[in-house]
Amino acid sequence: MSLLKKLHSPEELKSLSVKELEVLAGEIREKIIDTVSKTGGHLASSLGVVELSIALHRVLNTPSDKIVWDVGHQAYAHKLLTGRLERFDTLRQLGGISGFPKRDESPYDAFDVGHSSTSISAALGMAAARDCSGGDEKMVAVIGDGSLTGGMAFEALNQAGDQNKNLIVILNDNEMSISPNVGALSSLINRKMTSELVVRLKKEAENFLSHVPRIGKDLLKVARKAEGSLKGFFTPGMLFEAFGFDYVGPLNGHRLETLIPALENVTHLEGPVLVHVLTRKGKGFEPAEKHPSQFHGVGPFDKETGKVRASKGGPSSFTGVFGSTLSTMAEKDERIVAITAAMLEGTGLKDFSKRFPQRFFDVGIAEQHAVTFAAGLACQGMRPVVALYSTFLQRAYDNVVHDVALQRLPVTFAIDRGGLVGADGPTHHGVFDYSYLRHIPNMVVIAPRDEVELQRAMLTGTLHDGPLAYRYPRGKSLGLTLPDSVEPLSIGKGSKLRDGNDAVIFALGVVCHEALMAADMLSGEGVSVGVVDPRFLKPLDRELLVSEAKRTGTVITVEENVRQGGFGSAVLEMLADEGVSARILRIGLPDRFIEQGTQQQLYARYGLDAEGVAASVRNFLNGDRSSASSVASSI
Ligand SMILES: Cc1ncc(C[n+]2csc(CCOP(=O)(O)OP(=O)(O)O)c2C)c(N)n1
Repeated sequence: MSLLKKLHSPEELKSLSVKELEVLAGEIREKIIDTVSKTGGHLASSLGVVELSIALHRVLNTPSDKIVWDVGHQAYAHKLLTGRLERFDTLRQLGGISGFPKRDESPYDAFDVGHSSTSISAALGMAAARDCSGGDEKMVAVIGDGSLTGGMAFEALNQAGDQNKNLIVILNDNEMSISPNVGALSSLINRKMTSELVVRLKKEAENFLSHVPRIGKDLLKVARKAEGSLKGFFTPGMLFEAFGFDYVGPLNGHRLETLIPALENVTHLEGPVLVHVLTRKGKGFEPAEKHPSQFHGVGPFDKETGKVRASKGGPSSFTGVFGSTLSTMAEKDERIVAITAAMLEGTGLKDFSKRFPQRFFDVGIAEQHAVTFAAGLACQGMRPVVALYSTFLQRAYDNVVHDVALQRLPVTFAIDRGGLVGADGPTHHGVFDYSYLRHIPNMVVIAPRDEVELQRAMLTGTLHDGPLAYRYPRGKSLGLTLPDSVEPLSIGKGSKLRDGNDAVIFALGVVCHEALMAADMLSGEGVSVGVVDPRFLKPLDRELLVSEAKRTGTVITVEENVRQGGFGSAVLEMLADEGVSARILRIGLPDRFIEQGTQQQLYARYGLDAEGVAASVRNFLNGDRSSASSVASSI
């Protein structure tokens, strides 16, 4: 029987030899590769920390000692070591185990996570709680070099150094975020750059000193004497020591023989300690080592060849249409600049970054900064397009309010992954953006129903003299032929797509097509339902929506957002303000976090596909008001 199968708890790691632990690491890698080749998932990050996960569980006493994984996408080995081997095949599937740590799933998962740069704050909070109650548990944050580019990590380091609490931060340095890591900091902590940087700085300093009149040569002598300390000065340790941390490392993150005793020693140190561990992303699976970005988050693949099983052809994704359209627009408008927060590929900006390197900015995992940086660009006459996933824009809410909208700056927000995203689950669904954008003064918010409308929204954004957001989903577009020339939208104007007398559906975004199909189904049953694409969440097309509501007296709103404060709420408020009394049903997501599953499974489960919309409308017209919410509450 394999060692992995025999392992019942991480406690048992303590009795295994280093040789046996190495064998176990191989088995874990095999299991991860085999499973992820079928389920898809965050392969490269997890493969990189197999030994680190073993070493941590060997040295610590989990679950009373806490390991807080940053982002949590690298925790597959941790899951396998902590009793989830049996269920591992259900990874990221409906009803299965999560791709991220989840407190509900296991006592070994210390903190729910999915967004980056939170681990040091959370572990420090745990350390503070321990000290309040007089415990002695070890609190360990494991953070990647990419996640360390998020400002929150530094807010936490700043407090941790000051509080001098016993806290271990492991910096898992693989030189990669999803793409190669960016920023001055990454050069500082990066091992190769460190020595190059020292040599360059030294040369520059010598050159400068030798040219200082009269005393330059003497200064140079002094500087040469100080050379030894210069090397120590420009190391990663310097940064963390300045925050009040002890610095240990860099350590080879794949050599259990040295990693285990080093970590063992660290657990005896007092105060905050940063352990710098060097790992290789994708370790042990050649295709992932060679193409770590591609295998960061990957769909099912052939584990023999590493070939990703591409979904069979079909239209480009909304993301793809966004990326290519932005490049075309940028050719004509030199004011357009694009900003991503460490999601170069994910937001479809690779082509743009190559064609317009001067006008492309990857700011690292720093959504707040991305938005305020864009505000600065807009102040100086540029037309910044900030491309972020809906779920990550949540981080930058105040920046949107205070730095962009308040000053009515022409920043465009390209909000990708709006709606249900699938297997990444509750941390990643983009289902709050209608609610968190709609109430911000000066904001214009569009949800295009297809890729042609997306292009129109994009052009509208750069022509509009104020903040504007457009939100589009994960996945394929509809495969429409894109026109040669793009027409901007007129702000606040919706479009009536289908006439009907018994009721009207207002469907915002791509769900419009489900509404149209639902109307078709209902018409087969002799029910006449109209469909309107409001296009704009803000400003609403009052004239059109009010007249349709008055005409039919029965309104159904459909949105891929939580029902609280979303599009349906906006329609309710507007009709109340206008004194229109109509029967209204709001179809949308319920007031709870939505689980993982494929997008199709979730649309069906929450009544957002054509059948679901038709069923809700049918029930509503038959007098059952609770139909939309009952879909959700019955689950
Ligand atoms: C706030 C936030 N923005 C963006 C992301 C998307 N994201 C997930 S992992 C990742 C890169 C993390 O890099 P690193 O911490 O170095 O971990 P590695 O995968 O290299 O092990 C990014 C950008 C996220 N999870 N959270």
